[in-house]
Amino acid sequence: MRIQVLTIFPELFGPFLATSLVGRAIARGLLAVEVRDLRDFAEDRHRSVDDEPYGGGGGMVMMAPPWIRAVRALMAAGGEGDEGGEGGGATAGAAGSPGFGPWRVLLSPQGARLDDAKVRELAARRGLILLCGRYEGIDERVRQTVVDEEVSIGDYVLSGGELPAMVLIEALSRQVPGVVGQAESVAQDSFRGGLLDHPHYTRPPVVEGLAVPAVLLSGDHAAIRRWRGEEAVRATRAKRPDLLEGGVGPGRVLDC
Ligand code: 4GX
Repeated sequence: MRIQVLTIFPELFGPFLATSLVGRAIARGLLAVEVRDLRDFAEDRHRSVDDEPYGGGGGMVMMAPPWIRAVRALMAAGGEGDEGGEGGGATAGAAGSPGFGPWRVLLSPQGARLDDAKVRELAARRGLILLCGRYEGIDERVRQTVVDEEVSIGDYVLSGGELPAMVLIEALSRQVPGVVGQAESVAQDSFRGGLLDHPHYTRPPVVEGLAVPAVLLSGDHAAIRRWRGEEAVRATRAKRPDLLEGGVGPGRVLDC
């Protein structure tokens, strides 16, 4: 999977992309992430990307032309990230024509909330362009011309789309085949549907007077499996009863 990021703070991504699972996925060629400075697509010698809002009011608004130029340039340099558009209606056509090229996602509090289903859906695409805005917002015509979808990571206000983009990249990377190891992905995809994870323990056996549940030391693997299933349901009922509403069917444990 190929992900291109547009931001005025590319330096925020350095250590994130070099570390842990994401870093390893990139080093192994399973994931390609390219971070581009939006200012490289500005039209003046000051490399301006923001201006005062029409109609007045406080704050600054990101101008449309740098975004439009940037996204079109990344689409033209598409290569491997190109794919058909929504519904797979791929037709021969120049990069930049509608429905062709990487899927373009604007991180914003006005987007649909990111969840496991959305992560899987986006992970199925070959190429993504992530647009990270700053300031009070972005000229509406950016949405109208070069954005396929808006995604939010939650109902709170951040100062920019960079952290949401990193959240999305980390979640996406876990869905790329080969990134998460066999043992972990078995735990992640077990048949206890849509439940929170069971509690975990490691050495030492007693911490602050709290002992590890005896069943985990019993060596009885069927009993351990049963206990973990019961604890997953218990944790879900206590912390996230909304997840139980659809009933417990085949699906996935939410690994948290
Ligand atoms: N989940 N923000 C983006 C600037 C902005 C505003 C409008 C585009 C359109 C956020 C979130 C979030 C703050 C990131 C405003 N860019 N993004 N930024 N929550 O709060 O995704």
